[in-house]
Amino acid sequence: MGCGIIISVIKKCFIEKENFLINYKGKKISILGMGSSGIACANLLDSLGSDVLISDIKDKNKLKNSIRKISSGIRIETGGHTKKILNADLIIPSPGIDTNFPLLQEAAKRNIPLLSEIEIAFSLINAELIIAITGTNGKSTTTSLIGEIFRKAEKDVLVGGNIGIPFSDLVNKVKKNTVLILEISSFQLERIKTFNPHIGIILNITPDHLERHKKMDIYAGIKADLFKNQTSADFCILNGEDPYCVKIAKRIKSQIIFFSRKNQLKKGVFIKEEKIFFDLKGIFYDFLPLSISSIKLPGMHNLENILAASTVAIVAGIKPEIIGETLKSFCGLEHRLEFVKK
Ligand code: UMA
Repeated sequence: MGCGIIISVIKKCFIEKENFLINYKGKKISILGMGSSGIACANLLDSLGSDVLISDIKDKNKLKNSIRKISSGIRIETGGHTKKILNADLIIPSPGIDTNFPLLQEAAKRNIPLLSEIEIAFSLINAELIIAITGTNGKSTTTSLIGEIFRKAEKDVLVGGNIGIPFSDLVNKVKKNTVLILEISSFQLERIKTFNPHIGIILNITPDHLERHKKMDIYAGIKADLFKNQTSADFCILNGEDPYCVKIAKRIKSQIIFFSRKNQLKKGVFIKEEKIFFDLKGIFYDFLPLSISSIKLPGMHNLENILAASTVAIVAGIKPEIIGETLKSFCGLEHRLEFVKK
């Protein structure tokens, strides 16, 4: 049966966000970390008229290349973070910086908001569709694959986030018709406030970054924050075989779609007899015109990434033929020039 039926059943009603264009002009903002995201965010806020201080624990001579990329009006502090960073309306710690760091605790005591770079970038854009991908493994592959599918569908696509292109670097490129595809890490999710993708995905949750997040339940809770601002107009795509994802689903307000590599689902996307099926209320469709043996991306783990990416595309109304064509040609990340290796 055709996919048109599915698309008409899943009501596509992505809504425009409300907090578009927060005014940062004249605000004193401290940015911690002169990595790629700190510099991108500092330059962006400087261009908007903020009074920016960027601070890094490394010595000046180790930061020569980074300092070259920082706009001239920005104040710079190297060799450690001092109390100067507390003289701010807002602090943006780089994702790699733990909130338990004493000066950040002092900032919290003084009620200085601590926000992540993705929250700032999000507050400055209005895209047609925002897709955010998180999970312990497979984020970059899935993000790239979704990007390829939408590019093949001739959409105006931007891909970035944890994959290596800071979200702040994309802000000035986002247009009203842009499909923004963002890889998001738990570090970035720790300090969001309004960040809200129209479609959010958790691929899987297994032990990672526990030196920072301490317990699995805390780590899973941070991942689940991807959906905390979603409404019933949005979509939450989860791995039906992952116990943490199944637990998270119980407190989601948006429309949940599970995917599963091993089990036939009552509602969701799964593999059966070498084909990818989409089941809605007991009627299921092999919506892709291909058998999984013709998918180019190798490995069982990648099948889950493929199911997640296909679900996103179908929810967004991409034609099944285009998804099929992309899956037949997409070989993975090593062929993508813009990817910055971890
Ligand atoms: N620094 C301080 N104070 C500290 C600790 C670090 O000033 O207490 C400084 C370091 O000296 C350094 C800078 O902070 O100059 C590094 O900042 P960062 O580690 O946050 O790195 P960025 O270059 O801004 O890169 C970040 C992500 N890094 C991390 O989350 C650790 C990148 O993900 C991401 O691609 C980039 O933003 C753009 O969005 C990398 C990563 O490893 C690939 N991510 C982890 C993962 O995938 O598992 C989460």
